[in-house]
Amino acid sequence: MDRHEAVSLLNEIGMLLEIKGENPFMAKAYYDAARVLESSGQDLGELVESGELGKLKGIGKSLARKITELYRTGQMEYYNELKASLPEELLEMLRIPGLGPRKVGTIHRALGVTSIADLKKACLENAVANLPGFGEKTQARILEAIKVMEKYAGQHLFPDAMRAVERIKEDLEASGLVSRLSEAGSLRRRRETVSDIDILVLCRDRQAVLECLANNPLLEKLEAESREEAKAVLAGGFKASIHFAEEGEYPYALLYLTGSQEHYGALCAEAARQGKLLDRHGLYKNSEAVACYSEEDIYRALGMAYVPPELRETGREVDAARRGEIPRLIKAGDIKGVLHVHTSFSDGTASMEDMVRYCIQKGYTYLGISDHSQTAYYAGGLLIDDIKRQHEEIDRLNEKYKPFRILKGIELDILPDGSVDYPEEVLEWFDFTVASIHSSFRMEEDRMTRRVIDAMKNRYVTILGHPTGRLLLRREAYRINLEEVIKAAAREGVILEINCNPYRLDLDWRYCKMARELGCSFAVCPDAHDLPGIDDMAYGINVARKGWLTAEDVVNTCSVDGLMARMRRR
Ligand code: DGT
Ligand code: ZN
Repeated sequence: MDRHEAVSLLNEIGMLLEIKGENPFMAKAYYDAARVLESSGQDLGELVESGELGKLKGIGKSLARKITELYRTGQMEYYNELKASLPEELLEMLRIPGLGPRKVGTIHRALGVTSIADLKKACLENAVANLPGFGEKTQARILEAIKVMEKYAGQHLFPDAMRAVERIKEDLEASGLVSRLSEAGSLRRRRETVSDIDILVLCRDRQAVLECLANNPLLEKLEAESREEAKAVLAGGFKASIHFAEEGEYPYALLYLTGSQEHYGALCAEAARQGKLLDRHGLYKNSEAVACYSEEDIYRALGMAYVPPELRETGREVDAARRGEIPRLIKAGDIKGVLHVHTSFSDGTASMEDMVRYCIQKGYTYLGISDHSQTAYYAGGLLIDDIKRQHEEIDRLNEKYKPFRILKGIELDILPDGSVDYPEEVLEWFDFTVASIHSSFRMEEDRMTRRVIDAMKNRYVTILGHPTGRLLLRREAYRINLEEVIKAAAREGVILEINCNPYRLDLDWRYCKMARELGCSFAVCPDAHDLPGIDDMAYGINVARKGWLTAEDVVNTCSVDGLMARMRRR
């Protein structure tokens, strides 16, 4: 149990209390305690052992006792009881955008709704619209959101799937039973969402590997389908396929199982053109096997450049590989600094100083702070005085942490008319700005496109934030002509954000190559609201790689001076 886990449990208690309809002050006490604990920046064990915990502002005796219990035993009885007092499925309703704990509580108590399926029925019966604080519009939005969730049922976000795979891989590696092992399929291609997990194993004793897997607490079901494959169901509903390769066939099996089918089909066609045969067991010329020990060997034997898994999608990359036109893709290590993070000045949970220290610890050389602007009152947007205070604090931190650099930024709300929400005299104070849409999502496509393009014409706008507003598996993108937006970004010299939040991953990789060819630059931004959020950078790098981007295409691979120069080209 570390500080972050304790913080998320305190926040969950706050939500449970709100759902139950308890006195709002009780929920607030837990949210406040969570924030205080997070921003203390201290180790939970030290806080408990030294008795400092109870001295933190907002953490009284009884809360300190509960947190101590949590730290010592890994459990908190109060939480367990609270959780047991509500139907399990109720919390899933919080995944519906726009449904906070208070609203979930109202629906539950007034209508006896306990699951998303119940809620859908209640909406269809027009029962939700009549609840206090709801109305026809809200009901329609809830229904629409449920339909989006149904559409994506059975799909998982990349990080959730990756975490599950990693635990299985660790287990198998530790067993000493396998000699080679890799994830395959959509996960290896770093797709933003996947429908199942594919793992390829090379081993002597398949039965022993299956027994080892069966003992993994993550696995709920495991069945051998054939000699080559076992199917599993993991906790959280993940489906997994465990594939077995024969000695000597591993790279061919990995290539086949990584897909995509289009990529693999194009490879087979190219092999055929050369009078060769490629299948999941080998590569043959005149019925003789061509020996390959790795995927690299196979591409080489076909006379083409290696295609990284992230690029194996449409099949057209095979032509590029034949022509030797596979770019040197950006890597995590190329990133020098972090842009677009939120702090406790707006809706982030960590202090600026904690964010700075975390970035230094991770080897970055600069951090661009961008809290919400004033229109985003729901997210603690900064009023003019807050900005002044924040800038003074940044000056102080810049002195203290030299040569690390903290840049003064802001995430501007793009208003419905395409303007941004500070006057020019204020915009002048910032080193950079991220302009994003956070409201009025439902405009007609033409108006929305115009709105965003107008915002980009403002010479103080440096980066266009999450250009489509989608939330993967939860909310569709707003209607916008992205091609027009990208052309305008190229024209105006506005940098396109690749937002690394695993729900966003926006700009989508499918548009990156085109944007790059039109002359756009990109910023890979974590949009972090807490310290671990900064590590979401890895997901954005996946997107950049899938979008054929090199380090040169991404502005935050530059040193801070290089970055400022590229941003000043506006
Ligand atoms: P997913 O699971 O929907 O997220 O996407 P994938 O790409 O992981 O697809 P999956 O799990 O059905 O199959 C894993 C890989 O196996 C796939 O990427 C390529 C290969 N594969 C499966 N079925 C076929 C097929 O009918 N033809 C070919 N060429 N490859 C296949
Ligand atoms: Zn798959």
